[in-house]
Amino acid sequence: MQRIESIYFEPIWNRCKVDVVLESSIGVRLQDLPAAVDGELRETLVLDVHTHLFPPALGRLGLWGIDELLTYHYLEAELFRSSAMTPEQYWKLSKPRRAEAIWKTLFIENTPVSEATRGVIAVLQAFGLPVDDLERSREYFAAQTLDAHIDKVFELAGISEAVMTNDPLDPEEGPLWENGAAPDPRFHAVLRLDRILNKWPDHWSVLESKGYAVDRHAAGESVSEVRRFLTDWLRRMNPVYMAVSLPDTFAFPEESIRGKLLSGAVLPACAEARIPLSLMVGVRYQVNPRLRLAGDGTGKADLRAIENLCAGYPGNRFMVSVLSRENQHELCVYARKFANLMPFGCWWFLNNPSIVEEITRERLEMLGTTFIPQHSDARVLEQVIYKWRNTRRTLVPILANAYRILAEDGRPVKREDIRRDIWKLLRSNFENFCGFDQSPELPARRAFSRNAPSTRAVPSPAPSKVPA
Ligand code: FIX
Ligand code: ZN
Repeated sequence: MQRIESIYFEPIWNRCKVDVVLESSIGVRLQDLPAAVDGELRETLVLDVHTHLFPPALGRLGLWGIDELLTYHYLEAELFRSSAMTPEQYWKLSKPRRAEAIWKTLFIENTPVSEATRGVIAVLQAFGLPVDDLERSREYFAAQTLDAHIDKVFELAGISEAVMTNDPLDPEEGPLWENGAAPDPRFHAVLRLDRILNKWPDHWSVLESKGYAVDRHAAGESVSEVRRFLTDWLRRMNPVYMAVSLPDTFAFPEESIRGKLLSGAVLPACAEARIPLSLMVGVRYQVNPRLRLAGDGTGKADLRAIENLCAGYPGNRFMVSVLSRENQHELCVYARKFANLMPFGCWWFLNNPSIVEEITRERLEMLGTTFIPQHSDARVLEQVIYKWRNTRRTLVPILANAYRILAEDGRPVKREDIRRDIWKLLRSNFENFCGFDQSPELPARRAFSRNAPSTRAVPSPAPSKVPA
């Protein structure tokens, strides 16, 4: 028998609204929705779909510790706005001196209210370190052993795995894979193609030196040889997807080496391996080269290139992140047209609460829960702590509000609904889109958590002065 559990009246535009909660459906009460969403977000471990982190087996590639946190390129860009130091003077300094310059300028002489500076504070607080003592932090990180430290960081961040960015043509990274770097279940590989697709004239000779019959103009057998190169690296890396970042001028189809290699080598290789291609579109590379890694900007792209890819290659899947705020709505429209398109993340200059909120609400309204709301893009291990804390904090009111208006419109929302949705957003949309374990030709990939939501072990964060 159904029983009315609660009735209350709320005046809205001079009318009475009755919220009826039936025992059989046990919808979460409207006032409890934020806490329910917050609880489920805390208890669901994230699969971080795009980072620049590495396991210990990849040696010095993996960055961690306070000096790396302070010299993150987001903070380097901020340094030059508040200091008289020129980039040229900065680059002459050793890493510890650079870290000290940033600490003094952005954390002592200024209040660290920007997203990137606040992140360092949140990391220090997560480890129980004083937020005003650089030397104490240095001592703490110097005393950690990396392997156990990674476990601790992942636990504090509430993530189970990080997806890497692995460039076979990186002179430091490539040989580590060729020598058989040991797999680490916490990290998944991604075959990154920027050097091949965007900088062919500088890199074709590396392929040639490894026995692939390619030439400067990508003529002759070059395309089929790149395909062979990709197949070899698919076997070696077992990547969960292939990826490339692209300029705002990206076009497809295109009479260019990139267009030729994409259509003739990359797309067939992805289709055969049944893995997506991730396209990160909208970078204006090196608008200020003096800033090095911090010198890139953003530009609005023509997303017809994405339309042409999704329509022209229905057997391929595309994860797409666009860097310009102006492209976000179009991306959602395309995702409504093409099921082989998965929008993901609020990338780089978009990863600020105000913009994340706008983009995520738009995606929820247009796509339901069929997108991947965020990736961390962490370059320094401990950044996952603040980036995922911020993402969870931003998601609480967005999801709670979506559930509130749904309940007001007549569909009570149960705790199980919330759990399932968050599971999809933070994990299984990605797992399913990547088709884990569906590729018989490739070495068995570790089966990700495909079962019903059960990975529920995020520790409650240390009491925070900032309300969640
Ligand atoms: O191309 C990318 O993967 C970008 O995310 C980075 O290269 C960029 O420098 C970055 O760190 C953005 O967050
Ligand atoms: Zn990245």
